[in-house]
Amino acid sequence: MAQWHKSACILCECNCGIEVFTSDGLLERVRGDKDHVSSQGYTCNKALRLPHYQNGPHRLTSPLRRKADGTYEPISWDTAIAEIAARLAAVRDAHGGESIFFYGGGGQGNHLGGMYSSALMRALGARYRSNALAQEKTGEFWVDSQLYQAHTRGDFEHAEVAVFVGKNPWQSHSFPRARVTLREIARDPGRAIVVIDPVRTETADLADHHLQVRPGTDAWCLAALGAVLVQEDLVDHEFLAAHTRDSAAVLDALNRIPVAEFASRCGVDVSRIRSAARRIGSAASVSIFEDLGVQQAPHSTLSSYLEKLLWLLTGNFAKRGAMNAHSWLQPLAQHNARHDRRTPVTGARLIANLVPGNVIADEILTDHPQRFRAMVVESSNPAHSLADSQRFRAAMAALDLTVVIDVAMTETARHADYVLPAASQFEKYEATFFNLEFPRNTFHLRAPALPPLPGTLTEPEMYARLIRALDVVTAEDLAPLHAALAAGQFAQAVLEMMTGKLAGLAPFVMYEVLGPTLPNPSPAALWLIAQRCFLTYPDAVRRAGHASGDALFEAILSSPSGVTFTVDDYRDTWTYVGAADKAITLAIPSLLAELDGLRDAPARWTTAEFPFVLSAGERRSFTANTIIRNPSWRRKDTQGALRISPQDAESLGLSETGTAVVTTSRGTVHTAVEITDRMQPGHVSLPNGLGLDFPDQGRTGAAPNELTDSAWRDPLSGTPWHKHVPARIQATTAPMNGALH
Ligand SMILES: Nc1nc2c(c(=O)[nH]1)N[C@H]1C(S)=C(S)[C@@H](COP(=O)(O)OP(=O)(O)OC[C@H]3O[C@@H](n4cnc5c(=O)[nH]c(N)nc54)[C@H](O)[C@@H]3O)O[C@H]1N2
Ligand SMILES: Nc1nc2c(c(=O)[nH]1)N[C@H]1C(S)=C(S)[C@@H](COP(=O)(O)OP(=O)(O)OC[C@H]3O[C@@H](n4cnc5c(=O)[nH]c(N)nc54)[C@H](O)[C@@H]3O)O[C@H]1N2
Ligand code: SF4
Ligand SMILES: [Mo]
Repeated sequence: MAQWHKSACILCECNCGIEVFTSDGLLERVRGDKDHVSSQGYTCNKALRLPHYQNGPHRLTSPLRRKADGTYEPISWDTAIAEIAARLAAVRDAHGGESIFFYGGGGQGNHLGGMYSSALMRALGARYRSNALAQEKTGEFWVDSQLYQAHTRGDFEHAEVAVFVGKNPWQSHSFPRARVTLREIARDPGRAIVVIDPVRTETADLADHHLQVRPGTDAWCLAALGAVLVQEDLVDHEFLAAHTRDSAAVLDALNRIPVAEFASRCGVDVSRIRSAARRIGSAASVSIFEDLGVQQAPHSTLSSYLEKLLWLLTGNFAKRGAMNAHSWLQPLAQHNARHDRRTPVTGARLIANLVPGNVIADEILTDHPQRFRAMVVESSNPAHSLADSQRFRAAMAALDLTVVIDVAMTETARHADYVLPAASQFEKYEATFFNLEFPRNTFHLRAPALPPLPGTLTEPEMYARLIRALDVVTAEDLAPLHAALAAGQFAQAVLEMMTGKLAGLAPFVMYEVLGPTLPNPSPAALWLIAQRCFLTYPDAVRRAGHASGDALFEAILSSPSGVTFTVDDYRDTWTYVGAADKAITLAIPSLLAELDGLRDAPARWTTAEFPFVLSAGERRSFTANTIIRNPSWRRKDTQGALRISPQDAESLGLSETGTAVVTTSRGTVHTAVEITDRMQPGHVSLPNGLGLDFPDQGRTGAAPNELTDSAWRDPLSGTPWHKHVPARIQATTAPMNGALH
C-alpha cells in the first residue's frame, strides 16, 4: 500500500523529523515533518537521499557463518543464536566475562538496541565497551566532569555571538535547523559568528571573524583569546565570585600568556585575535560549539578546556543565548570525575566507561592474560572508522569469536565469524538518545514505515534471544512481575526487582514482561527510562505536561512527531550542575600545567618525509559516516576528492583531471583531486565515510583510516588525531578505480 509515514532522518545527531512515502515495500520519497517537536519541517539536502540507505542490493537477509576458507554460508536464526550463545558462554567460562568486548550499540539514528545489549553484557559479565564517542567527545566529557559535572549546549537560536571551534555546522549541523539559524545570525548586524578553522568553510563564509589557524594550533589560538579576555579585563568578575571556585589560578595562568607570540604560533594576525576576543567579551550572550577540528587534533583535551573557559570567564552560562546544562532522557555517556578505571592491558583511562578507540587493537594483539578474546559489534563499522584499519583487521582475526550485527556486509562484517542481519531503521521502532536541548528537551520514538525485510530481526529481539539462550533468567524469576503487571502493581514490583539479581537485566525483563502487552515489544525498556526521568526531574517533566513516569511513557508511545519531556527556565540550568553547592570548579591543575608548557611546546608534527597535514575525514554535503553505502547517493563530489590549495597543487603538478596518491606512516590511498582556495597551503583534506564497497560497483573513494596511526592520540583522553595526519602527496595519471601500479 502506498502511504506517507512519520519517521526521522538517521544521518546525523539532529534526527530531523521526516515523512517517508512507501510503496511496494520500497521507501520512495522523503519530506520534512512540519509537526516535529524539534526540527519543525527542516531537513538538509541529505535526508532526501535516504531511499539509498533503505532500498538496494546491499541489504543482508540471512545470518551468515564464516567457513574455514573465509567465505560465508547462510544459517538459520536458531542455529546462529544457539552457536553464538554457546561460544560467548565458552569464552566467559574460560577467560571471564570481562574478556568479551562490545563495540557500537547505536549509530546516528538507532539507540533502542543499546538498552538491550547492555542487558546482554550483564548476562555475560562483560564490562568493557566502546563506541564512536570515545574517538571524539571523551576529552570534552572529562573536562565537563572536572568543571561542573554536566553536559552543556549552546543556544544558537538566541545567541548574540556564535563561536565554532573546529566545527562546520553548515555541513555537519549538530544543532536543530542549523542553516536557518546560521543565516539569521549572519544577516543580523547586531549579532556575529566567530569561526576557528584552518579551512575557509561554508560556515566561515558567513563569519564576521574567521581565525584561520594553522592546523593543530588551536590551543595557542584559544589561549590567546582567553588571555585577551583577562588582560583587557573583559571578565565577568561578579559571575566568577558568585558561581565558581579557584578562578584566581586560571586568571593568573592566562595573564602570563604572551598574546602576540601565541598569535604568531597559530598563524593568525594578533589584531584579529584581539577583535574576536573583544566581540566575545562585550556580547550579551555567547554560545560556543567545539567539534572534531579540535577534538581530533593535537592538545585536544586542553583545547576543550580553553574553549570552555572563554564562555565561563565571560559569565555565559545559565541564560538565554548562552551555554546551558540540560536534562537527559537517558545519558548518552557521563564521566564521573571520581572514577579512575583503566583498561586491562594498556592501562588507558576509561572516560564515561568507554575504552579509547585507539587502544582497542592493543588490548587484543598481545599475549597478556587479560586481553579481550571476543567482540560483539553492532551498528558500527570500526574496521573502517577506527584509526589504523589494517591493525584493527589483524585484531579481529586474533579474537576467538567476533559477531557483527548490521544491515549490510560492511568492512567490519567481512572479518567476523558471524554476521547477523538487522531490520533497517525504517522497518522497526527506533529512537536516539541525542536529546541535548535546553530549555525544552525532546525525544522521538518512531514507528516502522515498512515491514522488516524477510530474514532480518530487530536488535532488541536478537539480544532477547541471546539472553534467553544463556539461561540466566528463568520463568520463575519473571512470574512475580507478570503477576504484578496484571494486578496493576507493576511499578512497585520493578522497584523490588532493582534490588535483586535481575537489576542489570532490567531492559530484558521489560521486553519479556511489558513487551507482549505493547503493540511492539522494542520500546518496552523505555518504560524504565521514563520512570527514572520523572523521578530525576519531576518539576521539569510536569512542566512539559506529564504528570508521572507512566504518563511520560504513554506520551512517548503516542507521539509520532516526538515529545517534549522537560521544560525549564534558563536559571534552572543550575539544577543540572553536579556539585552539591552548584559551584563550578574553574582550575584543572593538569591542564593548567599543559597550558604553561605551550610556550616551549612544538606546534608542528610534519616531517621532510611527510610534509603535509592531512585532515582525514571531513564532513561534506554528501557524506554521512558509513550509513549510506550506495555511491549514487552523492550528487556532488562523487569520488570524495582530496582537497588541496592551488599553490600546493601547482608545486606538486596536480590537476583535477589527474589523481593523487597519499602516503602516511601507515598506508597509501589513491584519490581524485579538487583544487580549491578554501584550503591553506600545507593542508589537505579527505572526506569521511568513503572507501566503501557496493555490490557490482567495487570501492568508491579513499578510506581515511587506511592512513591513520593509532599512536597519534591525546595523552589524557586517548582521542585520535584524525584531523592531523602527516602525509606525502604525489601526482599520478592513473584513473580512479584503475590499477595504480
Ligand atoms: N554532512 C555530514 N554531517 C555530519 C556527519 C557526516 O558524516 N556528514 N557526521 C556527524 C558526526 S558523527 C559528527 S561527530 C559531526 C562532526 O562535525 P564537524 O566537527 O563539524 O566535522 P568535520 O568536518 O569532521 O570537522 C570540522 C572542521 O574541523 C576543521 N579542522 C581540521 N583541522 C583543524 C584544526 O587543526 N583546527 C581547527 N580549529 N579546525 C580544524 C575542518 O576544516 C572542518 O571544517 O558531524 C555530524 N554531521
Ligand atoms: N579518520 C577518521 N575516522 C573517523 C572520523 C573522522 O572524522 N576521521 N569520525 C569519527 C566519528 S565522529 C564517528 S561518529 C565514527 C562513525 O563511525 P561508526 O561508529 O563506525 O559508525 P557509522 O559509520 O555510522 O556506521 C554505522 C553502521 O551501522 C549500520 N547500520 C545502519 N542502520 C543500522 C541498523 O538499523 N542496525 C544495525 N545493526 N546497523 C545499522 C551501517 O550499515 C554501518 O555499518 O567515525 C569516526 N572515525
Ligand atoms: S540535519 Fe542531519 S538529521 Fe537533519 S536532515 Fe540533515 S542529515 Fe538528516
Ligand atoms: Mo561523530
